[in-house]
Amino acid sequence: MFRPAPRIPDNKKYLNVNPLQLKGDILLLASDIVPLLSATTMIFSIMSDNFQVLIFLSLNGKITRKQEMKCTLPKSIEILERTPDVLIAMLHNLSADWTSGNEGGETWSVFDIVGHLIEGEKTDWIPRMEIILSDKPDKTFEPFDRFAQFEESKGKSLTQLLDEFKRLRNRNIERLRSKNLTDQNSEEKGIHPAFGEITLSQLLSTWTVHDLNHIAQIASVMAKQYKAEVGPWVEYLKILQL
Ligand code: NI
Repeated sequence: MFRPAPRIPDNKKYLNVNPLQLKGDILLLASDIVPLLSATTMIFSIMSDNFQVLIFLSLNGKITRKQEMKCTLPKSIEILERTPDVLIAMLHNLSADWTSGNEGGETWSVFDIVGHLIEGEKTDWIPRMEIILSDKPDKTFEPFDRFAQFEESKGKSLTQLLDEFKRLRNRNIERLRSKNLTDQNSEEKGIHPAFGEITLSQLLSTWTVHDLNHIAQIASVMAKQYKAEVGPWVEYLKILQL
C-alpha cells in the first residue's frame, strides 16, 4: 500500500487521526527520514517486530558529513587544560548520592571515573607520547590498566581526587608544551598493544576526546540517578536512553 505523507508540520496531527497500523510484509520509509536514523533503537525494534522487510530511502534528506577539525596542539590544549576546572565546577561538594552511585553492576560511579582520569595522567598519555618521541627501537606501549583506580582511589575523597587530577594534568600540559612539537612529530608512530601502529596526532586527539567522553559519561551517570524520578519525561531525555 502506498500512503502519501502529509507535510512535516501536519505529521503529528495526521498520525493522531490516522494511527499507523504496524502490520505487514514490507515497510518503506522515504523522504525526510533522517531524524529517525538518530532516534533511539526502540523504533527499529518495533518495526522489526511487525514487518518482514524494512526499507529506508532518504530521498531529500541528504546525510552530509560535517567538516571536522584537524587536530592541532593548541586546540587540544584548549580542552585539556580546562577539564580539571570543568570537573571541579561540576562535582565539588556534591552530595555523595550524585557521585558514588553507578548505573548498576560493574559500571563506574563519578568517583571511579575521576580515578580513571588520574590513571590516564600517570600511565597513559604522556608516557606514551614519550615512547613515540624516544629513540627506542621498540615503541610498543605498556597496556593501560582500566581498573587501576579501584585500588589507587581507595580511602580518598572526591575532593582529593579532583585536586590530584588537576595537579597531574597541569604538570602534563607543561611537559607537552616543553616538547615544542612540530607537524613532523605529529606523524611519528608508536605501537598500541591492541590497535598496532598509531600516530602522535591520533594519541593527542584521543586524549582530548577521552576527556569529553568521560565528561559526558559523568553527566550520564548523574542523570540516571534521577531516572525513576522524571516520570513520563523519560521518553524525551535522550541521556537516560544511552
Ligand atoms: Ni577512559
